[in-house]
Amino acid sequence: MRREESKMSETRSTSVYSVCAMCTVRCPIEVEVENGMVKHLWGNPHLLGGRFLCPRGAAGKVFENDSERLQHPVIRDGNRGSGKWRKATWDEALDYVAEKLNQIRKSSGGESIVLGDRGGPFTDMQKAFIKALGSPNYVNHHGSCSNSVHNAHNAMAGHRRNTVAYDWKNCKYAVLYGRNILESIGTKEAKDFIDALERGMKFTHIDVRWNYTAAKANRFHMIRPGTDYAFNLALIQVLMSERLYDADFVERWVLGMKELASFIEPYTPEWAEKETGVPAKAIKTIAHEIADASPAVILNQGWMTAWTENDYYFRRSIYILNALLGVYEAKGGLLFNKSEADAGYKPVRKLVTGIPKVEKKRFDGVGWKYKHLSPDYGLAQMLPHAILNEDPYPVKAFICYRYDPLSALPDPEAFAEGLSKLDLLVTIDVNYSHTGWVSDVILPESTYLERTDPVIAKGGPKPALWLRRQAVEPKYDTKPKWWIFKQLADRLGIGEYFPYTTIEELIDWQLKDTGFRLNDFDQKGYIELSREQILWDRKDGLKFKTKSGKIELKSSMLEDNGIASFPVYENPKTPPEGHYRLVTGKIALHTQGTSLNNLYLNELQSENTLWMNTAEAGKLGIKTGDLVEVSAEGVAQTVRASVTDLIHPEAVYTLHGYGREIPLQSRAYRKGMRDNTLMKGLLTVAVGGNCPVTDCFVRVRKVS
Ligand SMILES: Nc1nc2c(c(=O)[nH]1)N[C@H]1C(S)=C(S)[C@@H](COP(=O)(O)OP(=O)(O)OC[C@H]3O[C@@H](n4cnc5c(=O)[nH]c(N)nc54)[C@H](O)[C@@H]3O)O[C@H]1N2
Ligand SMILES: Nc1nc2c(c(=O)[nH]1)N[C@H]1C(S)=C(S)[C@@H](COP(=O)(O)OP(=O)(O)OC[C@H]3O[C@@H](n4cnc5c(=O)[nH]c(N)nc54)[C@H](O)[C@@H]3O)O[C@H]1N2
Ligand code: SF4
Ligand SMILES: [Mo]
Repeated sequence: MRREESKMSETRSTSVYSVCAMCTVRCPIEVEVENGMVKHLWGNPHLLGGRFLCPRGAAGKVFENDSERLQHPVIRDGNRGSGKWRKATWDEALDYVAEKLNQIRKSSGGESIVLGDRGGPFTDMQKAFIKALGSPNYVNHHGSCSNSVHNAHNAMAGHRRNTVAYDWKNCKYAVLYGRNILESIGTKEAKDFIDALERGMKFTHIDVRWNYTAAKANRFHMIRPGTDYAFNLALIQVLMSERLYDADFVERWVLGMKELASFIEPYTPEWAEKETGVPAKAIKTIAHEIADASPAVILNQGWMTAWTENDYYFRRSIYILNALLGVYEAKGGLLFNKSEADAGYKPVRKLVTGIPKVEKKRFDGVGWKYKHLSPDYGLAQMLPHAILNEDPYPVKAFICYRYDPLSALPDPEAFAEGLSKLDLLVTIDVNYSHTGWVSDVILPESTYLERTDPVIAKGGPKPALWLRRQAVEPKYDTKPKWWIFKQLADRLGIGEYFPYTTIEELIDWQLKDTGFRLNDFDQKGYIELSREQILWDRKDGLKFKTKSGKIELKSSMLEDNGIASFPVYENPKTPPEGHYRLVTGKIALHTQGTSLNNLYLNELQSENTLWMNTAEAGKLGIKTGDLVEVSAEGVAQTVRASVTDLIHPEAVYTLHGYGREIPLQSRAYRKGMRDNTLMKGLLTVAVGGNCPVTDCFVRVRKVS
């Protein structure tokens, strides 16, 4: 923490290093505080190499002062979802929750309680809390974000998507598939990417529509929605048939080449052209370009990967390409994230490790029905099924921390029907969320600028410890997470697993074995564990956490569970006559639906529109600016049309998260269309554990 006092103006200025929470990229920040108020938010230059932030990060300042955020605990005072709330004291609200949880635990067992979370590095406390209650049921948002890519990499290489980092700085050539890296932002990554382009990196962008990332691409192909897998199969086919792969790397680290060779034979570029609409000649050229640039190549695995049924195999095909090109731990390729131990330190202690293992099986089938899927993410989309059918057992309570499944998952109507049968629904949030709105109790957390969170270990080629640190006093009657969970734990008789009374005590406990202390964060806001990148030896030091210790193209995890590593390609569903595939995404100005009510950001973009291909719109007599109705299975939304050549004719596109239905968020209330309401019947489990979010086919008609 830097302290400066300016005598001239008699203002008190402070600067605090912390971590942004306006989205879950969690950039390192510097908070400029004047007279106890946030004056400005900057990037932490020690980590970002500059003071830049994205627009949402900068708009954290008005969120702090927003009178439409949660201000005190509330207990439902009418039917669920009626919007009738009674203001409660913290004691009242916590007692209410603890009493209900105790009753439920006694009558139905700990496993009848599910905790839903956002996921990411700040999850130890939530995982500890649910485990200490005797429940295996931790789920996070990945069912409609990255489940398919995490689980695909895990089965093939024993790693998740985010246990490897991208070495953009040294990359020579990249392929991005619907990864809108310049709009769906992580500030550091977007900057590194732009720097790489300035340095001469080339890239191919594949998307079903144009976007700002496409604008910078050396090659852009507007692919038929859902057929990226076919495109990749053809790339693999060329690499294999022309032996363009890295034979040394493959020989040392890759198993299953024989099976791949016989599987891939029919998937020629000419075949893929018919499937994808990308010319065979272009596919061959791209195959040669990636081979020539390898291993300084990144075939980006994607981030929000919950598109279709075949996502899992598509994401696998990206990892197959990366393996064939030998990019792992190569300069300009994919670098493994390293831990505290890799840098020679003892790890930061975790609450969850001290709690006895829970032997019960999970409500969502992960670990017993779906053995190839990870319990670290789970299947939140299975919650309504479990509640309504008591399958595999009764689920009675849902604790929802920093997660809004009614905004994030398809078919909120079906999800809410499940939630309505719960004995207890608690939301811990900083805003009114759609899930909060139908809850029994909402516990308001202090904002990221008003609280200190437990220390996190930030893996990377240069591992470090990070701290989100309080910069200002809470403006309203809100509390930090560490306090809320501790209070609940004490009331539930599991307080022993939360060995602290203050956040400083908790951080001391966390850091005990590392040799560091809280004030080691003062100088730069983080603790560097290694000055240089730690790189493993590509010959003998790579750590693939599979049974064989190698990359398994033919995956033992899949085969052991009766799942094919190389199933025959299936054509994705084509929209029925008169229908379009509804595709969604993000812009640089907003975080999902969460920031739509932010005073600044709302002013910049308060509504979404429906992108529609010019020829298709012409058939329906639709012009830009017309009000159109978008409908599916009895649900309809209205929105303005944006007619453009820059989208594939099979698709229509809109920004995710709009059309919020929370009256107390007056700026965002019912502005634009709410995309997920149209995604009827998609609370399902595709083979990668994702919902097939874009397997949603809608009709469009002009209203006025
Ligand atoms: N149709 C469609 N669906 C999608 C997507 C899409 O593009 N289209 N995108 C998907 C993706 S990529 C994701 S990651 C998910 C995201 O889905 P979610 O994880 O549900 O979304 P978030 O916007 O991160 O916010 C979740 C909640 O966290 C709250 N929150 C924010 N900060 C804090 C905090 O400091 N403390 C607490 N307690 N709460 C906080 C917010 O107010 C919000 O209610 O949605 C997915 N769903
Ligand atoms: N500004 C901003 N930045 C964010 C976030 C945010 O909410 N706002 N959220 C963060 C989170 S949680 C995530 S997961 C990432 C998401 O980062 P991205 O994965 O880049 O996210 P989306 O914006 O969902 O991008 C979806 C893109 O995929 C395209 N697409 C859809 N279907 C297909 C298909 O079949 N084939 C191809 N090739 N393309 C297709 C869409 O047209 C769209 O351009 O962004 C992170 N950064
Ligand atoms: S990308 Fe923007 S909103 Fe997200 S953490 Fe970074 S600065 Fe904050
Ligand atoms: Mo995401």
